[in-house]
Parts: sequence; structure tokens; C-alpha cells
Amino acid sequence: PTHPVANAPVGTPPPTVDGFVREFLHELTSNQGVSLERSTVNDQYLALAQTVRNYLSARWIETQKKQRTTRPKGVAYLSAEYLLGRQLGNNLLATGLIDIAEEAMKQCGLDIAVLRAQEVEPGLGNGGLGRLAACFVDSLATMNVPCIGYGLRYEYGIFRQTFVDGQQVEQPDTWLALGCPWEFAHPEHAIQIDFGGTIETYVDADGVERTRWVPEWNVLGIPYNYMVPGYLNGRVNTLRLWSAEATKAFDLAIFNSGDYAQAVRAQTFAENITKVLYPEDSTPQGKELRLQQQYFFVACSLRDYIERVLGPEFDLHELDSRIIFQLNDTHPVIAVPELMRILVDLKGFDWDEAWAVTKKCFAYTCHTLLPEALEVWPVDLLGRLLPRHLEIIYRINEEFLDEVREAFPGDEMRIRRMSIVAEHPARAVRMAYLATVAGCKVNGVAELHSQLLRDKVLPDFSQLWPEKFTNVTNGVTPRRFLRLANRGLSELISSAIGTGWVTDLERLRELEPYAEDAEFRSAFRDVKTRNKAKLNEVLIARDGIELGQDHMLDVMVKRLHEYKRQTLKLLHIVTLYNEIISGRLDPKTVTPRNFVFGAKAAPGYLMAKQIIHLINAVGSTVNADERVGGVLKIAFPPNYNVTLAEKLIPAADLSEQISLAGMEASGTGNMKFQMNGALTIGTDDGANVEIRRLVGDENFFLFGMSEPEVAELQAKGYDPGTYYESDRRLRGAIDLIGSGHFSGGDRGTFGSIVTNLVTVDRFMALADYASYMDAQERVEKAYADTEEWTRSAVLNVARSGYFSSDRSMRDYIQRIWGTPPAF
Ligand code: 26Y
Repeated sequence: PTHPVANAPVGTPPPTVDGFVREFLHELTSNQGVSLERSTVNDQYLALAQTVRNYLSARWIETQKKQRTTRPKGVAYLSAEYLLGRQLGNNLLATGLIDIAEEAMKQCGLDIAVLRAQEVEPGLGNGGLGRLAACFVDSLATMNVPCIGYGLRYEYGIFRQTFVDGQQVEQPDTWLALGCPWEFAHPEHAIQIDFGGTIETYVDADGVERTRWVPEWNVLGIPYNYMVPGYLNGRVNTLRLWSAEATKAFDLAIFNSGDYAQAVRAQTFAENITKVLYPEDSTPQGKELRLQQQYFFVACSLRDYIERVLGPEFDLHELDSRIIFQLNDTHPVIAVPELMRILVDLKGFDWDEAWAVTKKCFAYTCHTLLPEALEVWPVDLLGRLLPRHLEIIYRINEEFLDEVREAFPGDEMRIRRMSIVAEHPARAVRMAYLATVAGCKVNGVAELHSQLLRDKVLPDFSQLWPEKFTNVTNGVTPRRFLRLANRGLSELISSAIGTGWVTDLERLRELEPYAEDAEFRSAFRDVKTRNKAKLNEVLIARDGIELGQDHMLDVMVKRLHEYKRQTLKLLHIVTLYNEIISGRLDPKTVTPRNFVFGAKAAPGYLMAKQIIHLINAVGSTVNADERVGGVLKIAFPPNYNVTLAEKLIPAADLSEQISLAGMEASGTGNMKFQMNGALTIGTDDGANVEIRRLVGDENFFLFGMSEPEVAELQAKGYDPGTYYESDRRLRGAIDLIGSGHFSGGDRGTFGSIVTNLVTVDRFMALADYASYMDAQERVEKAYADTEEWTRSAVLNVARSGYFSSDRSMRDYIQRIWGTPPAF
């Protein structure tokens, strides 16, 4: 059969299965150097990836050629993280080659699923922020918007999580070990990046006093390009990740000194910069190497865009007509003084001229509300690594504070509050303030978050510049998280409303009438049942985990954080368990449930690691206790990642989004579950607020305090002990954990969790416990009415169109970038 293939090279005939087989066998012999008979699965995977890559690269070249003539304004997304997930399936989908490739592999006697499973996902991110970047570049390519994603090519991505006796043990993520067929290395385009040294002043030819940086050491940035295909539209954008290597000059000096071993060590020193992704995702450690990473990738990216994309002819006074740099949190904010340095020190701009340009070229997205997550760099560290940048930051700050003085004369407290340079506890640069001062726009990632950002995190700034602040609610790509991850549901949807929804997700609204159609509901349930069966297969093969058959699937997957409240979920489970074993609850009256957790803890976050241990301990105890009669099953597959998410989410019935109100900036997992027909039990937090507004109260299980209620309780003084004392079931659950029941009788093992809960409980799990238990009871009742539950599930899908990252991108374009769609 032939097939139109949107990403096929211009002028080439439509691919056929035979043609695909030929190309595949050619790749196998010429690239892998093996015959089909002698090839390993890895050979086969690499050859298949190469075959797909060939289809894409011709379109990629075409896209770039067009861009060089039309010179549109583009977006440079600056992000320290891209949590891409596997590429092969996505690229097959984008090129329209899925069916052809499957058939071609069959003709070669191969199962494409086995080949796809061979791919190690690039885990170059921690969680939500990195995955969001991956969704955004997918949407921009699909919407035909010129975008280049800039980031870091970590040699080791997010660690591989294993459990030893229920405790997290981290293993290095060797994602490059078997070869990465998706990257194009360009060592010939290496860029030199300087560090350290001093600054000096000199008088230039026109008699003007100027400053220059005399750096001490340098490294090379090697670009690795990855293709970002739009969905069936022929556009292929670029993701450019930088890898650090030693410069020739650097080793030569040492080689010449005769110290060969030292010269080789110097190489390691340089390569360390992109060796590993830092696994913390909220509390910055103030590590010098992280600052090196940040400066390294933004300096490479700015140079690349200015020198290679725009070229020497371009008048940089017009820079904002060709680019907007979107700052994905504060991690790339050192780009601001770097652009100033380029313009003033290297291109001879006046300060004011340079600042006028810079202010138009950056916009800043904040992803947090936790005060401890805001990045702050000590000035001694900054001054040692980037002396000229520190000086530039000081000047930006001086002029900014003059502006504040003018707006609020005599308000010295305000000056101190707003200063980019904090004086206490130690002198340090507040990167979020620098981003806010330099950015033309500042946005939060959900309505509630943007409002709290204005009112609580940056109130002085929003008072000074109200027009700077805006909201763009996050979204997720429906290509990966619905079309690709849930083929069954995709086909059911398309059979009802056609395929247009894949690039126009609001069209899912057309499903609403089908919620009333018993036949459709039955087909919808069949899809869920099949997805659950597939998940079972995956979990058995992956971890030897067996879920309960015909159980409700209740899923909580996200990074492990106290604010996300995995412990609240545990308190629900332990309560049910305790009520059953103490004879107060008949297990036959309990809705059988699988509770699935997925979560990585930052290796240095001890409380988070203890909570992981507790989840595993409760799991093994409850799963083995015959009194439970199998109605409660707990599964915690290790190493939750994008690949596992794509299996779990389509199978889920219930989505747990239970953070303390005012803590989760947005959440994006919540959107993926909704899109795949799970119902949400959640607090009024982050994007949950918008999900609930869209699906309606009757299709959402709301519980817990609202953000203002949290603030009020905080203000009057929160004492978790009172909740513990007054709630019998809660006390029973906590006491059971404290008794050593889940730790072989040892009361010490989880003692600190228990003590923390009843004395501190920073995220108020105990205050929301009763309300959560109530909501879970409503879940049970609702789930018992299969038809009503399915009706709600269908409506959740039908009303999820707003959470397409295509919509997020449209909002960024309208409210922030003003990028017209390209050619
Ligand atoms: C500075 C360093 C320690 C750091 C590294 C990674 C700090 C933060 C992060 C990552 C943060 C993150 O993933 N935030 C999440 O961003 C999502 C996308 O906007 C939100 O949906 C989610 O609520 C937020 O926690």
C-alpha cells in the first residue's frame, strides 16, 4: 500500500512498504554493518531509527532553507531541561510512517514493538518543567512557528531509580551507551566559552573608556542538533543541545609544560560541565558547577543565534525583530548580562542602547511559589566565575533602583526589598528579580499561580509594572499523550468525530453528546480495560508487579515532594487497611483498588527518601496481608519516567492531584490524566482549578482547603496535633505507622515521618485529611455506578481541549512573543 507522507522529501514518491524495507535493510548493512540474520535488537532499532531519520532530515534542510530566505521572527526557548521521552514513536507519527514501518518490520520478521522498546529515553530533565519544554517545542513545530530550543546535552540524564529493601538507590542514566541515532554532532561549529579571570578598563580608539573581561580559562561548546518534527506538516524545527569539551589552547599550554597527565585531567575538567543533570528540582544547592552549566549553555546559545543564525551583516539594534528569548525559569537568566556584555563590550553599543534592546528580547516564565526554590547566586561565586557579568548586574540594579526611587520617593524599605542584590544573609543575586527587571513579560503557569506570583512572590514588581505580568496556563501535547500513548482511545475518538482533534484539540467538545450514548460508553470502557491489560503486561515484564484484576486504578505519579503530599495518599491507604484489620471495615464492602505510585526523590532530600521507603513498606505489608482479601493493592514501580507515564496514564481511572492549595504552580500530569479519561481527585491548586471549572463540579472530586483558607490557617497558627488528637481514624493510621507495623516492629524507621506529621506538617496534610477521606468515599460511590462514571470520564476527555500545549503556544504568541506563524 502507498500512503501520503507529509514529511517526505519534496519530489520523492510516496513511500511504500517495499521501499521502506529496502531502506531499512540498507541502513542495517551500511550503518550497522550486519546482516538481518546476525543483527541484534539494538542493530534493528538503530537501523529503523536511521530510516525514519532520513525521511525527516530532508524536510529539516528544507525548513532551514526557507527560513534563511523569509527571515521570520522566531522563538529561542532557553531551557536547562528537556524531558523528551522516546523519539522513535513520535517521529513515526509525525511522518505518517507508523503503519508502513510496522508492516515493513513484519515483512522482515520483526515486531516493531520490540524495536521501539529498545530505545532508552533521553531523560534530560527532572519533571514538569523539562517535560513542558518538550511539549512546547512539539507544539511550535506543529503550528509552523519557527523555534529553536537551546539546552544542555547531559551525558547522564535523570538518575535511574532502583529500590533496595524498599529504599531508593540511584544509578547513573547511561542513555548514550548504545548509541543515539537522533543526534547530529557538529564539532566543526564549536564555540569557545570563557570563565573566570578579571576585568580591566581601557580607552578605545575614540577615546571612550571601556571595560573588558580578561578570562582565565575556557571550554568548547559542541552543538548537537535534534530534529523536532511538526505533526504531518512538513516542518522540522531544531533542538540544539550543547556538550562541553576541552579547548585545544587549554591542553596545549599544559602539554607544553610537559605534564601529560595533567593535560588529560584538564579535559575531564571541561567535560564535567555537561556530565550530569542535577537531580534537585526545588532546592538549589548553589553549586558552582550548576552555574557553569547555566552560563555555558546560554553563552553558546546567544553566540550561536547572533553569529550563525543572524550572521555578521545583521544590525543588532533590531534584534527583537528576529528573536525572543523565552527564559524557562531562572536557570538561563545569566543570558541577560551575557547579552549586555556582547552588545556593550564586543559590539560597541552604549549602555542605554544595549539595555533598550535587551529589555525587548527576553521574557521570563516562573514555575514555582516555594521561596526556597528561587535561585540566588552568592556574589563571591558569581564574581569568581563571571566577574564582568557581576559588574553588569550591579549596574542594571543601580539603574533599576533609581527608577524605583523615582516612582516611590523616600521608600528605602522598598528599595531594599526590590534590590536584585540581596544583602542578607549573604550578598547574593536574586535571579528571579533580575529576570523580572529585564524581561518584557513575566508569566506564571496557571491562573491561580500567576495571581499568587503577582500578589505574593513579586508584589512590589507587579505594583511597579502591572502590565508586565501575565498568565499562560500550561498544556501538554496531544500527539504524544493521547494519539501515541492511547491508540485505542484515539481510534474511538476519530471514529466518532474524525481525526481533526489531533491538531485542534478543542474539537474534542464534539464528543460531549457521545457521553449520553450507551454504545460509545461501552466502547470507551473496553478501551480502558485493554489499556489496563497492557499496563499489567508491562508491569509484569518490567518489575514482576501484578496488579489486582478488575480493580479501580488509582494513580499518583509525580516527583516526590512534601508539598505534593504523597503522605496524604498513604494516610488514606493506611486508614482503609487499619479499619479492615481492626474489624471495623468489611473488605467485601470496599471497592477493590490498585494504588499505583511513581516518584523519584532528589538524592539529598532525606524526608522524600523516607517517604519512598514508607510507601514501599506499606505496599509489601498490605499486599501480603490476607485479611485485606486483595481489595487493596499497592504498586510502586521504580524509575517512573516518560515511557512509563505513557503506559500508566491511559489505564488510569483516578488521578491524584492532592498538593496543598497554593503550592503546585500548575501540574501537567493532571491534564494528561484528564485527556485520557481519568477523573481527578484534587485540591483547588494549580491548573486543577481550571480543570474543575471546565469539567464541572459533578465530574471532579474536590477536597481540602482553598489557598486563602490555607493562608488564614497559617496566619492564625497551625497545630497538626489537634487534628491527630481529635480524629480517631487519623490517629489510628499514624499510630500504626509509628508502631513499627510496617517496619518489622522497629518504631524508629518511620519515626521522623510520624513526628514531623504530628508536630510540624508544613504542608498541612492533617488539616486536609478528613476532607480527603470524604472525597474518597464519594469516589467509591461514583465508581459503583459504572455508566455514570463512564459518562463523567467521556466528559473529562471532551472538555480537555483547552489543555493542549498548542493552546499554550497560541497564548504565548499573543500575550508575549508576537511571533507570526512562519511562511
Ligand atoms: C534550580 C533547580 C534546583 C531547579 C531545577 C528544576 C528548580 C526547579 C526545577 C524544576 C521545577 C519544576 O519542574 N516545576 C514544575 O513546573 C511545571 C511546569 O510549569 C509545573 O506544572 C509544576 O507545577 C512545577 O512544579
